[in-house]
Amino acid sequence: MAHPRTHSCLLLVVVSVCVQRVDGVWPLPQQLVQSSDRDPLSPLLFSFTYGTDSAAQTGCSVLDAAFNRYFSIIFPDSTTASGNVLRSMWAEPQPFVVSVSVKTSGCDGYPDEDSDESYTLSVSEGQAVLRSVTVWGALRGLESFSQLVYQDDYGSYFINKTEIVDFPRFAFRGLLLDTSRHYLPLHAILKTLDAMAYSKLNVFHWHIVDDPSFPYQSRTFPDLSKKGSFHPFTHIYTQSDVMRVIEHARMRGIRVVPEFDSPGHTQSWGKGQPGLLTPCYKGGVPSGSFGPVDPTVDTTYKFMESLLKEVKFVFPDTYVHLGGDEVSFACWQSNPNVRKFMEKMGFGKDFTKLESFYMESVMNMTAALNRTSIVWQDVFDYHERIPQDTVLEIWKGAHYQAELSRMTKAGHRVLLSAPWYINHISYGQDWRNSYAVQPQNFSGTEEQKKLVIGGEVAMWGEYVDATNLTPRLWPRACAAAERLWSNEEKTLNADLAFPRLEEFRCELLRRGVQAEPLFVGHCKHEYD
Ligand code: CP6
Repeated sequence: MAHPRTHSCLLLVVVSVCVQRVDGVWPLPQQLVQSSDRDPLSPLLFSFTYGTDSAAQTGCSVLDAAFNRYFSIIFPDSTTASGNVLRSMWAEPQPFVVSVSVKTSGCDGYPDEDSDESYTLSVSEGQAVLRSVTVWGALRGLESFSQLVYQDDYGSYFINKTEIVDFPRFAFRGLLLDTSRHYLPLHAILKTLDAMAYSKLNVFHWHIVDDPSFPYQSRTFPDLSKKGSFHPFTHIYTQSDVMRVIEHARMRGIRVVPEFDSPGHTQSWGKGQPGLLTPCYKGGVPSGSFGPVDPTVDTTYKFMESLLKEVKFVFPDTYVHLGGDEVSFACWQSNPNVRKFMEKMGFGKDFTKLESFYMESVMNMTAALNRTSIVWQDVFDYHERIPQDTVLEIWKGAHYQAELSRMTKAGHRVLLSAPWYINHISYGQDWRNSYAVQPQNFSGTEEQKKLVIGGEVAMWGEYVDATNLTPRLWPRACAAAERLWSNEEKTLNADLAFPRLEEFRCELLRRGVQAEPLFVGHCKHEYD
């Protein structure tokens, strides 16, 4: 399996096998027809161009940059001319042009939930024609094209005749990174965005702050990172860092959805924003420790409103993740002011009502800012009023099918993350578990199934920093990426996917992503 692209069949009896051993594309396109006819390629005679009928032309930021990126990905050695002359003697390459045509321009915008990512790709002699509705679809097509190119044992480049019709099964294909438990340097985030694009993942869920640290440098509340980060200069994301992440993502058709998780998971917020958190009591007096955000005072809501206004200004995506998970009620319960407030509001002893009251208020603020909220499943489990357009995210492992049923029955759009908590590791090929997940296998109507808008791979940061992020993520996240992109019927068998995933993992290595091995074997490029 180490050389899946080798076409040197020595015996006629294996010819049928060779013909089937066409080049892998990960995630698998919706329709892919390949022939064993192949065309040699040479970096010297290769070019990307805009089709004459394309709405985007030279000057389109997204595609100009993508042409350059994919040229370097396909021909990594092209900067050193050595070898090309010799190789061309073997392969006699002809000019090859990839013509890209998009229906609508929009090179300066951001991808969103309605972005059309479909494309068609036709590779024939001397040319490839890539057509899409949007530049985001063209990016997906360029990625597939780059995965079709391969080198033989002498280093010559080839591409087989291929016809692809492709589009995503789910619009929301996310990856969560947690930059609070450990600070991830900018380069680690940018590199992860690169690898996301290789797998056609399209949403970076940035769990940017949490209990341990607040690395986001707020324009409105600079004390939050000054006092709440691990280090006020080196372990923060400045406004310019955040802009770089958003632009790097945009160039790859990736949305950036920030999470400002409250009222729980906010210990670090308290350091730079005195009065925000609930003082906990012990024996009738403040104990000196703090609990969740204090939902009983006006100043809390004023603060959240300013913070969310800033978030809207800084992050262009129409979605904001508001968290709402794992709120511990012990501190609220200990505080006499909170208890008085509960009484006044008629909540009795039910603290879930208090959390719901708080969440409803921040969800309404978000709606007033014209943004769509995502919240963790806890908020739904407390069954209070949730604005209908709020997206619910399932993270608890047990009974997620039943949860999908209930949430979609209530008419909510849902994201599935529970089976893709790949911060968990174990011995063996656990990608097969991720691959086996069927997000629409739950009891419900067709209408309910349509409310599953996608899912997310989660890489929580308690045991992960820049030293182990990449091999823990890749290629394990690829299993979910294929589940979320590809046709269900054509990707039922993990054993059939295995050689293609092995090949894709080798391709990740070739592209400089230190993806871990799936099993015994070797790659051509592993020592690069
Ligand atoms: N942090 C926050 C976390 C987790 C959640 N929220 C979490 C819980 C269980 C596991 C992994 C992560 N670390 N803010 C739950 C959404 Cl296994």
